[in-house]
Amino acid sequence: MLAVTARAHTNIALIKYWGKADSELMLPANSSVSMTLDQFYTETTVTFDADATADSFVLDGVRQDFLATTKITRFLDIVRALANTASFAHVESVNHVPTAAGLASSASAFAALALAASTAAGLNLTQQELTRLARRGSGSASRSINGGFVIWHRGHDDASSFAEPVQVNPNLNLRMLAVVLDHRQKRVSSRQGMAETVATSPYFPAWADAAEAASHAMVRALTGSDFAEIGAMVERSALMMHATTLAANPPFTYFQPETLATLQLVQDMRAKGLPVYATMDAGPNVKVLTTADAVLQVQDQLAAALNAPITVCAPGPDAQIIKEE
Ligand code: 2P0
Repeated sequence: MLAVTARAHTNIALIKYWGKADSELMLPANSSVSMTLDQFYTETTVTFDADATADSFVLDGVRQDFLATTKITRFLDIVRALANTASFAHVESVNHVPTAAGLASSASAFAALALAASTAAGLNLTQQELTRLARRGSGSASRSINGGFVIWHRGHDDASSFAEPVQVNPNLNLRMLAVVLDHRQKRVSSRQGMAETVATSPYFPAWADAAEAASHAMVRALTGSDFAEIGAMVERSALMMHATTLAANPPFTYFQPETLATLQLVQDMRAKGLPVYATMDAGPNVKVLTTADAVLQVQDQLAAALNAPITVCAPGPDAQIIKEE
């Protein structure tokens, strides 16, 4: 029995993924662009066991219940079909995404699982094939196979919906600060929130068209040296995504009062000359994009104004195998 351990880092979208075109194949309505973060990751060990009678799943040392294990089994079924095996597996995962970080861990979780499970099953997938496999577990996981900056092409079928690294001008020296305003579980999951938005928000078609165009514009902007152009696109993509939920029926929002207060703070810091832009995902927390030159000043000002833990992140590495035994 080969036990394979993989590590994958989380990512934050600069241009958001919000809405599926196909929920079975996990094809998104629009392409998206992200930055992989060096500070947060998941490590997952997979061992296929010909004698096991079911898959098992242990997360942070705790044996998981039927529901959580079923999500893993559905994903492993795809790996088993590719590898032509019927063996069940033991899956053990450790999240180095502090619960208090309030960041989604499904991206790093399914990216690590895709790499560990495919390797343990004897598959030798290319980096691009791995992004397609990870996508089946969670859309944003396709972007966590690669480090640095990544585009996930929406595609039109399983083969064409993959992620790949994009070139970034090294002089940009981007940094992302994760600001934790609230670490409680969100009320509406991303999956449910995007499904409701697609089904009921009249803003959705406009969002999908604008986000597709913005993804390609972002890839171009990342090769340049205009931080303000990139930052403005990042903040606008987040606000446009959140506008779609406000127009859903019934309407909903992930914002809390502290979210808007922090957004305002970031805009005020910018008005005083700091290179700083905000982004928000399917929760109340704010991530702040800045540059390496300004990051300490930004961190100090955020810490002085907010009673919230702040983690400074640089671009992180590719998903990798860290142990095989
Ligand atoms: C993103 N989010 O681009 C967007 C922005 C949240 C807001 O990808 O249903 O966990 O597993 O494909 O990837 C979170 O959604 O959803 C997400 P599924 P996922 O980062």
